[in-house]
Amino acid sequence: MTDAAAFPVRGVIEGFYGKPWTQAERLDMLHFMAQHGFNAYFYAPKDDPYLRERWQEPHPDGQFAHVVQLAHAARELRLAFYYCVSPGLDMRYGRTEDFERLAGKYRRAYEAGVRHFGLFFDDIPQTLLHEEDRERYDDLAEAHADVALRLWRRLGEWSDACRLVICPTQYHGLGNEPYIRRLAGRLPQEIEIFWTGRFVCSPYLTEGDAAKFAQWTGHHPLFWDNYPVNDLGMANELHIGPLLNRDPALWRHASGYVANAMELAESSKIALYTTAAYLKAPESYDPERAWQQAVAEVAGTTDAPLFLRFADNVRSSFLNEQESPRLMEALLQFRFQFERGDQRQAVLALQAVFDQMEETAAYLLTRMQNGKLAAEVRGWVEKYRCWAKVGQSAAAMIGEAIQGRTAQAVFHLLRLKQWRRRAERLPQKVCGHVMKLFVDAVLAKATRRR
Ligand code: LOG
Repeated sequence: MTDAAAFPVRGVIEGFYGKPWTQAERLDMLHFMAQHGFNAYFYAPKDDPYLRERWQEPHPDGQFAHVVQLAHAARELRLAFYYCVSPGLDMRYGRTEDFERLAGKYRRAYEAGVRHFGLFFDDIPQTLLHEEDRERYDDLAEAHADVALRLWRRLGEWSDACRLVICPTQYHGLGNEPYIRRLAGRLPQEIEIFWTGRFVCSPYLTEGDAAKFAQWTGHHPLFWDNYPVNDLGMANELHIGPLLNRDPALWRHASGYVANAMELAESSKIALYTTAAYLKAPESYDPERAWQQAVAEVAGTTDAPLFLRFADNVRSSFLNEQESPRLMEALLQFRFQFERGDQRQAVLALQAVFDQMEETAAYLLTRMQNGKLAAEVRGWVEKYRCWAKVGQSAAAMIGEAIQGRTAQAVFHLLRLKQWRRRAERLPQKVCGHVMKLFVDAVLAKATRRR
């Protein structure tokens, strides 16, 4: 097995809640994907009303022209373009009329050249909604299997080339839960099934779990990885860290791997670059190395060192609990030196840390080469700058205090509190709890002294 063939499907899904990508962002992303070895794009923004809330209505012509343009661009780039419809909010699964509406939806895409389709049942009620369906089916799984099979047959009548991917209502767990077993058990292996792992956002994906899923459901999972997506409750996190904790042997039991991206298209490329590196050579994937290369490509080599310095403080996510590792190390060093060594020296070193942080933020706010990336990450960089100011004030305050200059120390204390209030008002997650803990410790000491 060559590395390149490890995961047959290597995809990106536009599958987040929030403002869908613009057409320009999508076309740009398709090029990025082709350059990095992805082979499938899934068109499934949750907030395209014609895919979900108003699935029964056709896309207005102008919007549909965009879909067609994407499908053509994807074909030229040798990417599979998946057109994904989510009818589960109100579909009467057993009704011919509803099924024909759904099939009509796919037919229009088929006629425009699309051959890859998604039928999504994620994030809908867990039970059958309509009396007529409750009479007709034993449960939701049976209804979903029925619709999927009828659609599969219909697609087969159109062309042998048609592919179908299902997103089940229960798309995470172990794979031995009743719904997924009942659904998967009724579907032929050619119909692929999305699976996000043990959780919606799975901190790790293992070969063992994939093997068990395959055993229980009779299908190799098509992993839908909810990274780097940062929608809903994760919106304050900027997911620009490398992909982590995906088993090097995951491909042995997976039919593919698809990354759900962020609404922030340009920033998504950083994590997606690392994802591409993992998919190309899962056994030798080195997250740190891939990450450095990713930032060099997306931010540009000139800005990469400064961008990485900042990015080190927004790495925490469900994949990674370690917050601001370098800053944390510097603060621990400071405490050690301050308590056991030369206090003045310790304060100077601390000042240098926060001065550098402030200069980095100022640069990123005004001079980044990649303007789109700069605009997307701006809120997080502003927060980073606030924390730098907090740190500078803290260092200045300690410096004055150890020299007995109380009035000056109080002046810096007031500045510190001002900047901290500003930082706390910004919702973006930057530095995790590291700065907060540092400031609390400094303030506790300062109050005791006075
Ligand atoms: C949605 C997805 C969303 C993601 C992260 C799946 C299969 N569906 O909980 O559209 O972006 O979580 O919030 C989801 O993951 N549901």
